[in-house]
Amino acid sequence: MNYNNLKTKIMKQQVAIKGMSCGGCTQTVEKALKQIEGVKMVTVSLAPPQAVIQTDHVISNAQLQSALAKVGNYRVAGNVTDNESKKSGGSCCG
Ligand SMILES: [Cu+2]
Repeated sequence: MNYNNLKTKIMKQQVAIKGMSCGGCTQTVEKALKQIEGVKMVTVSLAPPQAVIQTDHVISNAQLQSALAKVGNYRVAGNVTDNESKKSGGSCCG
C-alpha cells in the first residue's frame, strides 16, 4: 500500500539534533517530528544525535526547529560541523 510512488516522491533528510540525552528524548523528538505535515517516517538516534526523516517534500530547518521547541529544549543543529561541545542537560530527564 505504500507504493504510490508515481505521485509522491519520498526523500530523506538527515539533521543533527541537540539537547537529547536519553532514550526518552529520542522518542519525544521522534513524535514531534512525525507531527509535521508531509513527514512519513522518522528515525532518531542518540549516537550520533540525529534524526533521519522521510518526507514527501523538503522540510525546512526552521520548521523542524519549531516542532522541537514545542516539546522541549531540543535544537536542530543543521550541519554536523557544529562546534558547540557544551552539554545541555537534556529536556526530559533533567
Ligand atoms: Cu531524556
